[in-house]
Amino acid sequence: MSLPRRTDPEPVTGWPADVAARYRALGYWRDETFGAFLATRAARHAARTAVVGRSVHTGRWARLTYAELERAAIAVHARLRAAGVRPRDRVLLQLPNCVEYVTYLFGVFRSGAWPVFTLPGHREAELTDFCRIADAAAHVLGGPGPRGADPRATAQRVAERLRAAGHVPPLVVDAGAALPEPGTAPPPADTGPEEVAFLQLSGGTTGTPKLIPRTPADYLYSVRESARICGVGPDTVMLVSLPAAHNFPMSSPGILGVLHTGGTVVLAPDPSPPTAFALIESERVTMTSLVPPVLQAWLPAAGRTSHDLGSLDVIQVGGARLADAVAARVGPDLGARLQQVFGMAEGLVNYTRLDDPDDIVTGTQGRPISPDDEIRVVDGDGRDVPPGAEGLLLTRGPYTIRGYYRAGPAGAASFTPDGFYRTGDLVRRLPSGHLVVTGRAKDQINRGGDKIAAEEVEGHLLAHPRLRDAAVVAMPDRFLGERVCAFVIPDGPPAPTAAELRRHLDERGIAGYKVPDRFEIVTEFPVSALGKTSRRELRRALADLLRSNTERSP
Ligand code: OOB
Repeated sequence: MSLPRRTDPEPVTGWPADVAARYRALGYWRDETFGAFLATRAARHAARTAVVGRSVHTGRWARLTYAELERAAIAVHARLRAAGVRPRDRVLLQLPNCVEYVTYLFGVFRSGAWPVFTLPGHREAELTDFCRIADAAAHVLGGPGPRGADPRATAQRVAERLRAAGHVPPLVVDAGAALPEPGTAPPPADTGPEEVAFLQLSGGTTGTPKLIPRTPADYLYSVRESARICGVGPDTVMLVSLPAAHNFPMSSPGILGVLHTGGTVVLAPDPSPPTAFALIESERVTMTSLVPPVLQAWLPAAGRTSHDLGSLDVIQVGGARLADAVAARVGPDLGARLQQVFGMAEGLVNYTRLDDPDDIVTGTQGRPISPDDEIRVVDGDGRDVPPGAEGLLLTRGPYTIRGYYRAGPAGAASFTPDGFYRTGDLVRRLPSGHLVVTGRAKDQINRGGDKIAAEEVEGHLLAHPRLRDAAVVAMPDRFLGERVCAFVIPDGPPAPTAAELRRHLDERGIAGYKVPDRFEIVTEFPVSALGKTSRRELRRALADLLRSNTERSP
């Protein structure tokens, strides 16, 4: 089988040469590539258990040693090569948490192609965008998707959409199929340490998703330091129950940090207490990474479970703001140490340190990994605010990107002219350097760690023939932190019902977590001084509405 030739990747805005030279001289950036990363660990820890998880090939639980993981990655590389995948081709990686996630990740790396880290919940709307932006050569899928969705049927719809728009669809690679024994192992074809090696996904704020180009040099620096800061070593057994593709369980220190040190990664199909607690007991799990709503489900369940959670030493929580009061319950209720993690797929990651005092661990979101992470807290005009005051967080450093992949002017607007990434987060910085996340000034909804760009959902709503306008805002929620609320203006009566709008979004093929939890039909939107729809006023109107609903309910 031969693949149609793909375009070469487009150049990305990288670090200025003098800055790169400095990061190299400081030893942050090294020569290691992802192909070499696994080969070295397989040589060093051959017989140790690298990965435990369900297999989408056998349907059973599997345990792979480092040597077996390396052999499987070579077989994946051989398979991709035979299918015509070449170095620097882009390959969508869309798998549930299963052992194949890791074998295909390293197989793609070894082939020199760039994995594109899609989530299992992404459907044809997102996948078509990723394929178009990245000009994807292949799409690795397998297992059932969320709510029993068939990823092959989704891939079919992606292919139809791409063909209709004049694009060549990617080759579908089913990770559930048996891997051929490679006759002779193809030599590793991975690219240079400072070349882009994969595309991570941005939470996004715009109508189209943004792809984040990362290099082995920058990413592995953050992985090594994360492993050190978090005390990860050969005895670490990490439970990964968030989607593996996410930057947090992938690299903070995550799957890569554990494999870096010779530890064991246990992949859970879901983060529910029954699944996770059984695995903690059976695998003697020492560490895990959670988003706040999952922690909130674990806390009461821990008191009722008959499973022994005694091996659990560190629970990392991040991806969304953890309430201080919930943070304080981790030690007493779960018998483990809490570590807060405030990070972003674009780069910067902050950790509370394991020896930080309790008030810092429960009341802050940590401090940066690197002494060379530059932090600025600024006002709306870009001027530094006084120490300790709230402001917008800007950052640049040895593992924070300087530009998105093929994102045009909308992408460039996320960076200052001197290369700081505008996180869109509101923070306060303590004299110790720890950051407290106080809010957000970007049009994004953080639904329990899942990021939703308001503009993207609005675009899909506006495609409804009977809507004149749509505005999507965050709605406070006790459990998820935030949910999605859509205000819509119908194009005359009768207004479409919420059920109709949900069906419309389902037909557009967007991920389930982006579908608004609530619809409000209105006749007009409040406008800002500049005449633009004011999401801030809408959030305020929604808060009033929710308050009066609660007051009215018995
Ligand atoms: C992580 O990465 P992303 O790219 O999904 O989302 C980044 C955004 C941040 O800009 C911030 O708005 C929010 O998620 N966030 C938090 C947070 N951690 C992330 N907001 C408040 N408190 C926290 N602890 O979410 C991510 C990447 C690497 C490690 C951890 C999380």
